[in-house]
Amino acid sequence: MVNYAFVIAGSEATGGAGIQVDLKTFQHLNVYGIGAITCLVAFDPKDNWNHRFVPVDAQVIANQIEAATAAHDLDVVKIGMLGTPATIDTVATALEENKFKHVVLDPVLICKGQEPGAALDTDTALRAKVLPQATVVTPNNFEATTLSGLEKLETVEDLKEAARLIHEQGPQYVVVKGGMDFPGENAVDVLFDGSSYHVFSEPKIGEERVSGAGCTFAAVITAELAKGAEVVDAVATAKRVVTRAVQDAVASNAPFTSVWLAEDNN
Ligand code: PXL
Repeated sequence: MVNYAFVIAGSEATGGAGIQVDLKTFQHLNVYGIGAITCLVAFDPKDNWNHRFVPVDAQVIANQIEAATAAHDLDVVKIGMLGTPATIDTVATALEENKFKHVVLDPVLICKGQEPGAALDTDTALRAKVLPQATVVTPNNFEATTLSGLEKLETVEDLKEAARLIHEQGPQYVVVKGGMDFPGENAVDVLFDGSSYHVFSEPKIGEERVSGAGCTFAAVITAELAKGAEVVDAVATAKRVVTRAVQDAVASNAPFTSVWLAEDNN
């Protein structure tokens, strides 16, 4: 039997993040990947690798979703970078129309190099229209701070409180990722399902963020849900696979490393 997973996300042309990483992850986990592109990110190597961002026209995004969902019976979708309020409107409408069994939302507010201010209108639209439709949402430390309204996340209790406050906004499961900004030796994530908390903790690897870790984390959850896993098991698999993928990160001429899914990482 073939399992299918859909992703609606941005392209990041170096291959280190975005839909390229999502589709690689689906294939790695033996899931047939299908993707619709929301925006094109091309870092500028002549300008300190700053972001060059171009949104895809809303109608073109709707057309891609129409083609993908007409061709395949899809019940699991991952939402990655949307980037503009117009894109958020289009994707929110598509989610209402398609009634997916699972919507895994990686609430990408800004990516490295973008101005935090640019995220405010996107943040508001995402919170109002997409967050309540998510079955699983996977905010990183910055995104969880923004979405919860808490000042900072520095203890496991803070991660739990952020997860609870985000859960109140509609998603069924919230995974708050402490990440590199979380104090201490460990990369700690907290899953809240509306009644209980699960804490996942692994030693931090290196000092630098690795590109694609967040995308891979949500993509593993999506692929595992496509294969019929329970959410808590899908998150445990994601933690394990991403930890190893960060250990195996590959360098490039860009000033960051990117996750790599080795053949025996599963
Ligand atoms: O890692 C967040 C992210 C997601 N999607 C796209 C990106 C980035 C960060 O660069 O470019 C398309």
